[in-house]
Amino acid sequence: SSPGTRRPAAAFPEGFRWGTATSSYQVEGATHEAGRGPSIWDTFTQQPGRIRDGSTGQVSVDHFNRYKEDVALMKSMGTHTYRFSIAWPRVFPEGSGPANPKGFDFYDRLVDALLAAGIEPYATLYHWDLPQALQDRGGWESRDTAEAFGEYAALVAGKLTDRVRQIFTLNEMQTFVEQGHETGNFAPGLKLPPGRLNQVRHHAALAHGLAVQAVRANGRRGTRVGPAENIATAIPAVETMENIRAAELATRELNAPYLTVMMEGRYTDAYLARAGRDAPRFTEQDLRTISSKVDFVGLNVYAPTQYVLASEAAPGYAALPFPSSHPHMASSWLTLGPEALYWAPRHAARLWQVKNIFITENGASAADQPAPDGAVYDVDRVMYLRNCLMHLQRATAEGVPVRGYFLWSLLDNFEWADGYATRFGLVHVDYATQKRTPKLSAAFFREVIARNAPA
Ligand code: PNW
Repeated sequence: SSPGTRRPAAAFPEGFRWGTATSSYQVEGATHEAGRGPSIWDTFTQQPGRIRDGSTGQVSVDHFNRYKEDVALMKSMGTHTYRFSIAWPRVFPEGSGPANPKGFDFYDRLVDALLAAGIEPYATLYHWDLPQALQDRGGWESRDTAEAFGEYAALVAGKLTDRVRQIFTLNEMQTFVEQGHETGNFAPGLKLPPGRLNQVRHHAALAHGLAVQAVRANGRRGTRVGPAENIATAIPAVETMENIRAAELATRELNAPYLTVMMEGRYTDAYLARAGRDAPRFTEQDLRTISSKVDFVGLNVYAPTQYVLASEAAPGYAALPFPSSHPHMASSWLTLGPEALYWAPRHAARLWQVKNIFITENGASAADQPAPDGAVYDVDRVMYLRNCLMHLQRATAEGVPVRGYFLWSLLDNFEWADGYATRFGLVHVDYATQKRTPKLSAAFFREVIARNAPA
């Protein structure tokens, strides 16, 4: 046959699972319907100056009412899976205490629609919409919030695991801890000093462990559970054995209070030394809870955290500064480094012997200007995705156990502090009319799935 016409050599393993991802506050809207209580994002978006375009998630893309159309969009792309999150304040309007009898109605309908379309649901328990009532009682600074999360996880497991067999605990602890409690850019908008910040980190990790245990105790047998964490990824600037080892060490330290403590059951010596008097207060039992055995690890991977070289001096690696000309996507934090999709799962597999990895998020903000014909030719997003997928394929070809990939996001949606000004969707949403229009990247993704290769 002529060059380039044969089956792609660079295919993903058979059975690789392709899907898209969203989160409750970013897509649902309907924030006052069916007994939902307020979340910290309802409060935060009401405060002047917090959101770039002054918007809120009150209506967003109305996924709460338009989920059937959205499931049909997934089906038209050929996706196998859908990752969504459950809004804690729909289930517990007051954070704890009496559950809302209508709290699961929407998720029941959504899950049934997904299953009818042959799409497997993956549910995230916490994607940042903490019940405001819990914030009023101290939020993540309080250990009670971690305990309440365990109770909420138990109820979700009891209600949904007859149909939802895969559960992610918390989405991106690192982001909600640091953006919400250190820089103040995200809800609840706090700027805590280091000691209190480390205690927030510890409670988030503890909440993860309590939720793993609650899902095991209350979920149907065979339910699988794990985190969905944005692993900070160090990349060997030049691929030598020494630099690879340096990048692994750097990755372990970068994630010390997040994935590393979840996987190893201890805080690294360097983390505790760095924290000094500001180290979190914890018990040995806490560490055992935090490191409860998981069935898989979800990694959200968008951008490289740092490029490193090996170094003779302790700690054995040196981070290089990002050159000022380093390119990025529409969001300035979204620096291009598609090789992160290779190194992040490889590091996780080698550092912690993880046997099942999902990429729980990858995607890009792009210009997304509709053309005169109304279509969105997001060649920039396609370029980003194609490169990421080529590096992810390399990981699977070398035996790194990546089982599936969720693209962020199905639809344009409420992009946190950027409001609706930044778009991440495969499907364009006209916010005035709620009209959905698949972009060029949706056609690209359909082709990737059909070929099971980075098309
Ligand atoms: C993730 N950063 O957030 C979240 O899980 C999604 O809800 C969000 O919409 C998506 O990525 C796109 O932003 C991140 O600054 C936010 O490095 C910020 C960063 C990373 C991830």
